[in-house]
Amino acid sequence: MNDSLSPALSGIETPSAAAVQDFRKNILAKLIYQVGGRPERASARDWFIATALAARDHAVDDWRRTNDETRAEDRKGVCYLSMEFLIGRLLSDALGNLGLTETARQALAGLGVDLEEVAGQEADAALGNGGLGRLAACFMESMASIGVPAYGYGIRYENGLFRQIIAGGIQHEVPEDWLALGNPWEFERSSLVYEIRFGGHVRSEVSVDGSTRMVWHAGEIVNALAYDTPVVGWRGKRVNTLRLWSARATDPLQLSDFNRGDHVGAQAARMRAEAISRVLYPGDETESGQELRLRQEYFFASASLQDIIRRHLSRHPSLENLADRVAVQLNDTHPAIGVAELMRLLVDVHGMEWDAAWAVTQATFSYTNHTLLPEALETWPVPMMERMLPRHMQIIYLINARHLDRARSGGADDQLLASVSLIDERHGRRVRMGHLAFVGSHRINGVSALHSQLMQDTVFADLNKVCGDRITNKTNGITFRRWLHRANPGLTRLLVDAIGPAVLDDPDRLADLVPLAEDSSFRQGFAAQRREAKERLVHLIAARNGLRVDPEALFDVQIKRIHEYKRQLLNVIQTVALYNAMRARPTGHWVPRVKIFAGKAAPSYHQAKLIIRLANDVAATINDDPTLRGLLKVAFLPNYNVSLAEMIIPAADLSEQISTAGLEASGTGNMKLALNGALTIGTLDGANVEIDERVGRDNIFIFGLTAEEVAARKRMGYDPRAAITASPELRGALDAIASGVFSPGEPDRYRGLVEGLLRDDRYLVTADFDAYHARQRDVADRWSQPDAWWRSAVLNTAQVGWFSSDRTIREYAEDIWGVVPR
Ligand code: T68
Repeated sequence: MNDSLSPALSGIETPSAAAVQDFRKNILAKLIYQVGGRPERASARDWFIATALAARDHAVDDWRRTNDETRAEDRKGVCYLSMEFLIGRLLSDALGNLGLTETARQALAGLGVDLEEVAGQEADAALGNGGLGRLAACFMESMASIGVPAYGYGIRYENGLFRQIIAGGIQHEVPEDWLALGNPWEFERSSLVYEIRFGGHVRSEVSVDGSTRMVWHAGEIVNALAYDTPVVGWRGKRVNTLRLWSARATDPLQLSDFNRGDHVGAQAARMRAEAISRVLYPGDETESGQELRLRQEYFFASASLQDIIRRHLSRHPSLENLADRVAVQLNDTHPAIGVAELMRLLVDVHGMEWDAAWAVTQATFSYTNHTLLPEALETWPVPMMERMLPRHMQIIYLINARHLDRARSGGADDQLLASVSLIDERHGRRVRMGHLAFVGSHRINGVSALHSQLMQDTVFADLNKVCGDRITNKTNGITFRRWLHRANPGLTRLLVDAIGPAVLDDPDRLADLVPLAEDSSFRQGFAAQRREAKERLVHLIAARNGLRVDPEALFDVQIKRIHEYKRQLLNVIQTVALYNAMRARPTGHWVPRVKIFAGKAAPSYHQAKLIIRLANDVAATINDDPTLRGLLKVAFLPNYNVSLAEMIIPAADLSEQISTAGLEASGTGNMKLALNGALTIGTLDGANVEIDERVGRDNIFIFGLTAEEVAARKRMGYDPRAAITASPELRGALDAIASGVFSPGEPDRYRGLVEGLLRDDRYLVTADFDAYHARQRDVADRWSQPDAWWRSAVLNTAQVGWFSSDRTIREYAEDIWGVVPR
């Protein structure tokens, strides 16, 4: 939290003296009257809260204005339902988008306080695991920036993603207490509370008019309480709302139990209720963990839909036109229970006919898929669903019956029916949440061209056939405000000086840099910016890892969640092969390289944790080996998060995007790194394919099997032994790892890992090794020709403007949501 990451904030603004003085006055007022502090004794943390509150005042003015306009014009809006929003810090984002960075800097400087130090106090809001959550945060910023009225709906987890500690090379997880010192951005809406029901039973009852209806008598009620955070768009154009739900027990205490002396038991119901918003992604190896996850999903889907309906009915007499006024995007299947919940609300609570309700539901929802990995496709056991959400289970059966009838009348045979059914009958009966989201949506999208194609060809092929062509592609994007302007102010200034300030508003202007790739003085300026960012990272590596690295070396970076399909193991094995080669020819001409890794493994993902340990063990041995003359260093930076990414990305020379082709849905780190001028070494996977198309094959290092070739190898039954026999370098690296070169105290530590690879190399690490190793030699060759390297680097930045999330959001707005940005 209060760590050494301090962003180099830079404003492009030149504020007036009066504006600076006003802001200073406001900061002082917040410090004295809200923090309750004194300027002469205030800590950096106190100044942070005061500055954030002062900035928030400006956001609130724009918030009210844009909300009033939207309501007056009755504009259609977007509700983005996501279990995760990986926001990171907000101060520099808010100041930057409000054009107040320089104002704040000067205001604080007049008080003897440093803005960078103040900004470094903010805790990362890590309410997400990785790409999916960060995408939601980029989308929220882009919607505000291009003028799409939007609410983000999610959960206000008390503990976000765990803090990763590496001790003895091993990952340990510690809870992250981001709210411990207060959150200056949020507003608690104590009057915005919805009841969320669980359990109980359903009875058909006869109403006064003689009709029968299904009535759900819940066994448990939990309250959902709203917390709102303003999301400020670029130049304060719009301010949207991130509305996060916190779970509250209806009764804080069973007073009778308490008075009987059972002081702990008296609070049990409350603990159970409030556990819902306690942690991000509770471990799901146990049944109770799975149950909590489903409770979370329903809790936030229900609260959000109740809120959407309440807001709609405050302006419209009926829900018939809901889909004309609001588009609800399901970020993966986590909110998919919302399909059944909206049907319940429309039919049971608001008395709509089934068919009309179904038409409204389908027209309202759309669904984004983020993975095709079979183990990641959500399904819930029918008995669990029946117990927790008995009415929803009935509704799902009704939806399924109609869906299967339609398919049958369209000529589907039993096999096709089994494949498109919402219930998977193969190993115990389970509800397929992807299928539920699919049938309940008018559009389903993948997140890169390749991924959307694979959706149509594989996992969703049958559904797409039965439901008519509903799959479309929306290639991911990133917000350039955070990932270029704020993360890399030095490079941003260089770009503005070279091609003008219009580039700040229009990423397509980056293309104006193309001719400058031939300009050696521009290339030098570009390289100089990289060098400054690397020097900052060198300090961080020294502070965090106690390791000295040379900023002249090639910084080779792989930063992302640790997962077998992402193949950090391939990178580690190649590192070992390089190490072996350097030791064999210690006086050879080697390009100095620093291999940088960062990323978290899921706490119960043992193989991923073993890979982290291996990376750390390899680092320890290599970093200590004097024969290398410091030419190779390996750093595993602990606790990867948004703020650390903002430090590493501007300093990266080489971006590792080496997943097994067909398995990475898109990637977004690949876009961030290319935008900042890193060259990519990667497979033709996810959005790498589209980066390759834009930057050109001369400016990217592509290697390895294609998705089609991967599928063909798997069909034939891949045997890794041939690849290993054919490659002495691979064999040497694997032998070293298996025999304990990097774990001398426990020589067998990685024997199982290597043997596993020989037995079943699911991610085709061995198949791609030689091609990868050869490409890494090409990388070194290019690095040895600085003109060629920096030409490619400039061309990367120049040619990836299309990956702005503003572009992605415009596509969603036009093709899926039917809203007009303005
Ligand atoms: C990622 N998915 C994709 N999932 O892996 C990545 N999953 O290729 C893509 O760029 C990104 O989504 C954005 O589209 C994830 O990040 C999760 O984090 C996740 C969390 C919980 C359950 C399942």
